[in-house]
Amino acid sequence: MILYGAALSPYVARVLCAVRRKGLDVRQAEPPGGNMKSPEYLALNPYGKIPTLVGEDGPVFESEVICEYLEEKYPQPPLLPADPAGRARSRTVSRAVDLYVLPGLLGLLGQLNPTTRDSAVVEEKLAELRRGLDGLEKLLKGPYALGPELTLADCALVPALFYLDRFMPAFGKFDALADHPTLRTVWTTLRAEPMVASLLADMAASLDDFLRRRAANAS
Ligand SMILES: N[C@@H](CCC(=O)N[C@@H](CS)C(=O)NCC(=O)O)C(=O)O
Repeated sequence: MILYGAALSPYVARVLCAVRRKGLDVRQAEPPGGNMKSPEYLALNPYGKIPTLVGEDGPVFESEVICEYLEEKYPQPPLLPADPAGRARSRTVSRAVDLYVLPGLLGLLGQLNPTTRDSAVVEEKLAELRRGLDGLEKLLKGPYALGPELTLADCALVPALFYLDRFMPAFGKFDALADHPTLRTVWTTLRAEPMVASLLADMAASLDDFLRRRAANAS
């Protein structure tokens, strides 16, 4: 299978978490045609976004859909709880990350530079993020998101917590999870997991490269 997209994207990273946990043979690649809006890539994913997974069943896109597809096609090791309530809880965490956490966090990407930032945007995004994190705090159990096993909920959380860790110091928040003890426990558990640690290292390398290139283009 081929996964189009780089680990810089939290949506790609979520899929990589599931792929690596399941030990699947997936090759990562840049979108064909050189970018996400090329005719070749739009033929695979009409929305022109990453990730897209292409295998024997054709293209599958939308990160959470890809994760669920992999879970159904390659059920071992399971990444969803066995019971319907647990599965619902995992999906709720993934959706909460998508709807209430990532938009705030990604909105801060363009505000990292204090000399060019718009303080109204920063305040709005930080408030949005805070509401998202408050909700997650109530949903999570620890030590992993839903208890003793890593699930797709954790795969959704890993990239969000990575970006939280990287971005918040730029806004004077050096302990972004100070008021979220369960989230902090989950983050500590995830970072200690070798597969996750290696994914986080890939994300860091990808983000550093992106920020370097952005700074070089700006100067
Ligand atoms: N809901 C999508 C979101 C994917 C997404 O927004 N990916 C970003 C990269 S982080 C992208 O492709 N942006 C390009 C664009 O929107 O044109 C998913 O879960 O896969």
